[in-house]
Order: sequence, then C-alpha cells, then structure tokens
Amino acid sequence: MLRFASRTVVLVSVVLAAASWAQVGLVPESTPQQDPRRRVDGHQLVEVRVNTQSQLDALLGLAESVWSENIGLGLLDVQLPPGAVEKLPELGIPHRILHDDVQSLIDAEWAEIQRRNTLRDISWYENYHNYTNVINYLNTLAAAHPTLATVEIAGQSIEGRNIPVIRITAPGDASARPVVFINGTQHAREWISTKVVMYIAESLLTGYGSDTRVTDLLNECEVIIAPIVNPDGFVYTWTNYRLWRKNRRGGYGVDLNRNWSVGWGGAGSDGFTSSEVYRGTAPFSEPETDAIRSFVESDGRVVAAIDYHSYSQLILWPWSYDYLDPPADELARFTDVAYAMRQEILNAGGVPYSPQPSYDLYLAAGVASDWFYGAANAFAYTIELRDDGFYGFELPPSQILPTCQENWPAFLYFAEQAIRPVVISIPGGAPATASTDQPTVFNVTISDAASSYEPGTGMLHYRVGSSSFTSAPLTSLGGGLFQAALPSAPCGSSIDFYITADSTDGRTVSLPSAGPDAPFTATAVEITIAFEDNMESGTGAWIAGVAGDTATTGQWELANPQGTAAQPEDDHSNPGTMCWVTGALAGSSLGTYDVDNGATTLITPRLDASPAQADGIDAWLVYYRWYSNDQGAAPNSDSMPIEISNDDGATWTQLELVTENLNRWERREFNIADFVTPTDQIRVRFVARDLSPGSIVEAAIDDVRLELRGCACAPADMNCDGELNFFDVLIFLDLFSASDPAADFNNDGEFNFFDVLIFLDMFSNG
Ligand code: 0X9
Ligand code: ZN
Repeated sequence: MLRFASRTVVLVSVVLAAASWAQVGLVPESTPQQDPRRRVDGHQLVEVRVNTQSQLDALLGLAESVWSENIGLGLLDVQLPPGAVEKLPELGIPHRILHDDVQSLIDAEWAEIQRRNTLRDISWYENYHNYTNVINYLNTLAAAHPTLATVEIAGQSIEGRNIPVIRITAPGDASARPVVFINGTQHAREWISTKVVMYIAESLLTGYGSDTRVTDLLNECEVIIAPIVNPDGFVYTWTNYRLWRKNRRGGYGVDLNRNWSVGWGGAGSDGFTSSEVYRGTAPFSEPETDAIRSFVESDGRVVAAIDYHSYSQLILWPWSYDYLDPPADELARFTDVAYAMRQEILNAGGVPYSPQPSYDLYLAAGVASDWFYGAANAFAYTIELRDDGFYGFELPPSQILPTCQENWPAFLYFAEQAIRPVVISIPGGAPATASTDQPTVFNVTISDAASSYEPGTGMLHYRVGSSSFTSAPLTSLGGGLFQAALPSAPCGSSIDFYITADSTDGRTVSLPSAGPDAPFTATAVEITIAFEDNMESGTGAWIAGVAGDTATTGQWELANPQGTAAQPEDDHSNPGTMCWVTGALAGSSLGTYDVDNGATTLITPRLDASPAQADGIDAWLVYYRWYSNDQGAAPNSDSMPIEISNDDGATWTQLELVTENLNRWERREFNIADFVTPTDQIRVRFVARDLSPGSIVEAAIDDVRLELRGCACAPADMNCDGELNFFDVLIFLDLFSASDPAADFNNDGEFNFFDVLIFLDMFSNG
C-alpha cells in the first residue's frame, strides 16, 4: 500500500520578470578563482569486448567508470586510468581506444563553453549553463507566461539546494487534468537532459495559443517538469569533477537512479558506497528522490512520465529491475508509442533512437521509471539522449539544440498519446497502393492500456477521389488487433482514408490525428502477381546456405516451426504451416537452436521485375518477417540485413536492417525501383547472423510476393487508346446509364452524381 505523504508546496517568488531571453542567456558563468576541478589526465576512453564474467569483474576492478549503458557481457565503453589499458591483453579482453585522453575532451568542452559565453545572439540552447543560470532561466520563463506556468520547489537536496519544478497548463481549473511528468539530471554529468526538458517547457509555453496541438494538449493536461533533480551533483560537475554521476551524500554519493523503491536492492545496484551504482541505505533514503516521490504522490494526477538521461539514444520501457514485461496490452502500447517516438525524432531530422525494454540493456533495480510505472501507475519511459558514444557525456554545445529539436516532437506525441485513452496504429504502415479489383486489407491495432476503448467504435473512413467520406467498422481479430479494408477503385484514382476509435468517456481518437483534414492516401493500381510463394510446396529454387556462411547452428530451413519465446509457433500463411526459419526446433533452451557463431543466408529464386521498366508500372516486393534478438546474455547486439540484387546476386543493396523485436509477423513492402533498377535478375537475401556471443537470434520468412502494380490506361481513358477525348465521355455515359460496374467510380454499388464527378475529375486531370 502506498503511503501518500502530504507536503506543503512552497511557491517561489518569481524574479527577473522583465528580463529578455537573450539577457538571461548571457549571464556569465562563475569561474572559480582557483580552479579546484579534478583532472583525469591520461585517462582513456576504451571500447572493450568482455566475453566472460571473470573478465568483466577484472575490468570493473581496473576501470575508473563505465560510460556505456550496458554493464554486462558484450561491448562496453569504459574510462580507464593511465596504465590500465596495457593490462587488457593479458586478461584476453580485445579493445579499441576511442579517446586517448579524457581530460582533453573535458578541456575542449570547457573552452567551448567559455567561448560561447562571449558570443552574442546565441540562444540559451546553444550553450550549457550552471545551476544558478538554469534556475534563473526557469523563473524567467514562468514570469513571461504567468497564466500558463508556476514554479514550485519540490524539496531540497542534501546540501540544501532547491529542487524546482515548473507546472505548465492552460488557464482555468486544472485540478481534474491528468499530469505528464518529466525530469532531467538525476545523473549529474548528463547535462543534455536538463537542456532537453527546459526546451520542452519553453516550446509548450510559446506554442500555447499559436500551435493547435500544443494548445489542445495544455487544455487537456498539465505538464510538470523538474529540470534538475540532483542539484548538488550537478553543481559538483561544474566546480569539481565533470564526470560525477551520483548525489553528494557523504562525499561518496548515492546513485539516485538506484534509490527508488520498486525493485530496490536488486540486480545492477550496489551496497558499497564507492560504487557508481550505490543504492543508498534504503529506498528514498535520499532527499532528492524522496522530494520527487512525495511531490508526485501528493499531486496524485500523474499518468505518464519520462526520466531523461544520456547517452546512447535509447527509448526504454519497464521493467528495468528484472527480465519481465508488462501485460500484453500495455507492452503493445509501450512498443507502439516508442517506435512512433523514434519516427518523430527521425522526421524532425534527428538521429536514430532505439526502442527496447529496459532490461535488454542490463538489469537496474530501483530506477525512477520502474517506480513511476509500478508504484505511481504511470506510462513511463527512460530516454537516453545523444550521442552514441563518440563524445559520451561531453556532448558538444553545438549538439544541444539539435538534440532538443529532435526530442520536442517525440515528447509532444508521447504526451498526446499518454493522456488520450486509446492509441491507434498501423503496424505495417498505411498502405500506399490499393487494388482495382479487390479490397486492400491491412491490420490496425487499438491499444487500450487504460481499458477505455469503447468496443465496436473502431472505424475506417475512406473516400475515392474527391467524394465524401464513407465509414466502415473495423473487423476485430482479437487482442487489440483489427482489420481494415480499402475498397477497390478505378486504376489511378486516389483513396483518402483515416481511422478513428472512441473512448468510453466519449472522446474520438483519430489516426492520422487530423483525420479528414490530413488523411492517408493510397493510389489504386492494377496488381499482377508475378511471383508468390507461401512456402507450403517445397523449397523450389530457394537457396538456403551459401559459401561463406559461418553459423554453426540455426541455419535457415523450410519447416513447421516449434514455438519458443523467440520464434513463432505458427507460420504466417493461412491456411498453411510452413515457413523459412532459422532452426525450427525448440530444443531444451532458447539457445539450443538459435543462430550461433556467425551468419546464415537465405536467397529467393530469381524474380522477373522487368515489366516495371515500362511507364506507370512498379514492381513491389512483399514479405512477412519475424525477428527476435532481445533475449539471452547480450540482447540486441545483432541485426538482420535484408538485401536486394538486380544482377542475379553479383551485387547487393540493402532494403532494411532489421532490429525490431516485435515477436510477431511483420509485413513489409518495398518498391524495387527505390533501391535498384528492376530487371529480370532480381534476388533478395535474408542474412540472419549472430556476431555477438551470448545473443539469441531467431528469424523467419513467409509469404513472399512480387507484385506488378500500375495502370495500363489512365482511369478516364475508357477505350484505353492513350487519349482522353469525347469518345471516352460517350463510353462512360453509356456504361453509366446501363449501370455497368465499370462506371461505378467510387465502387459504392450506386450510380449517381459522385461517379460522374470522379470521372470528370480524372478526365480533366489526365
Ligand atoms: O543506469 C541508469 O541509471 C540509466 N543509464 S545511465 O547511463 N544514464 O546511467 C538507465 C536506467 C534504465 N534502466 C535500465 N537500463 N535497466
Ligand atoms: Zn543517467
């Protein structure tokens, strides 16, 4: 049972009311008189590969600090003191030096911060700022938006510094609005996290009233942002040691992200004060974590949270303290929203962030996001910001703004999804083409973690050409999975569509969110199946295994797979049982028949895509794939390249590099011309590989097709003579008055004004 402590919240008097942003950005950082900062001259940043626990133990004895996320077997970034790197060969640990002198990284960063301090006209997000400056900037932001924001103090650190939070919501009574809580800098050295959450605060404040999504969001919820949860540690990184992680308890420090109660004391935390992951003497023994806990509990409205860290570019969901997943519907929601956030980041021109369960990285007991999810019942992620390890914690000031900009749309999406009760997604992506003679079927998921989906309200809305929208209910396939079917339509016509679902409290959620104002669009095309194999009738001309393959188990085979936690029990075809799979047997453990010690290659028969060289015809490759690499001792260290050749296998071009671990069949389709010129020498190969010992790799392929899609004649070219003229109009009118299906341009079974409209539309648009 949770104990909800009540706490009086102190309103901070807001200062600097009239200051402009630029002024605040130019407040000079205080430079200590005599520089007491600890130096780490000669320390090296080294990438190592540890294969055994005893190697890991020896390495941890040598290392000053582990920088990478992954404190386990496999690849690690470690900071080594002078002389340590020479000991790696005798321990049998292969290594690569990433930076020869960590101090020079720190010096370069400091020099750049000083240089930028002298620049005029740079925004607050183009340089790092110290604690005092952050607090001033936060107060200034609130003062500039007094109807939207208030700053409060959640509590004090061990050394008595304030832990501020800013509440942001639309004017009016906010007491019933759900709260989205985000924080930065639990870990002192992860400076970028403070910048990102401040940027989110400022974007919300400036977007209210001008950006409809922000306005809607703040009308519906309150966002609470704690930019610096660990003020003492943060100050210490500025004044004493740049690479300090923990709080300042006793001078040795407690890792605040091991001090939360859920799973406290377990794996990936330590009872020794000297450890980087020292958990403290009890859950919430530290005033910093306790302040946030009681703030959140006394508020009582938090429904979603993100704890921002750096680095590694990851989007992590629970659980972190053990190899456990949330219940299936909540897991689907975590997975879907995380992949959508990744896409938002990419769409903003950002760098790739990998979505995955926290435990995939390593177990870490007592982390904030487990507490938010497990104790506060919130939809909670940990996000590891830039970079991927080149600069690590010393992310150059030039990357602050890009990191903020890429994370803002991901946050906005997250907050919208988190406060809205129902989340709709299309797992394989919205179809880009539809058929001229049969419905185009695709899957839709409606994730319903909050049990607030109103059954039966899932709808597909579509229109052919510029007619009005028709609505059709989705067909339930069970477990939150639905099927939608676009109607067939005349070749070349466009079909706009969107999906909606209602929540039990009467709200309608739409995908895309703007519904009819910005729908998906598919183009109707004639589809000729040039090749199709559901794998039910033998291996045919498929090639399983090539010279150079190195896998010793789990080679590709055509079989009816035995289901495990990593591979499917059922193939994809219905009816059917057979698919290509990497070792079909289940074996005694997950690691028995997975891919081990190298690569195994599967190549399709030679496919003829040459008709696609004609005008208006595209050759599309369609397949269903299964991939799993998120279990075992070194999860997510492998990937499966899928490549295409147009010269019978002499050269290859990548179609996709599979890393998703959705543990379900996924449909993928590619327009071949986007990758290689379509020829009659097309082959596709699937390379499942285990490059990292200890990683479980399973893959499967089914239902491969080559489809030729296009329009032989323009849709209004009724006699198909390549010209649009009076004769086509005549033919159309004839067919129309005879109620011939060929004149039913919106395929609704009726012959009316809309069909004429669509015909005329197509006639005038060619
Ligand atoms: O170890 C942590 O606290 C976080 N990584 S960091 O490098 N910023 O310190 C990650 C915590 C998320 N949970 C797991 N990775 N299990
Ligand atoms: Zn961290």
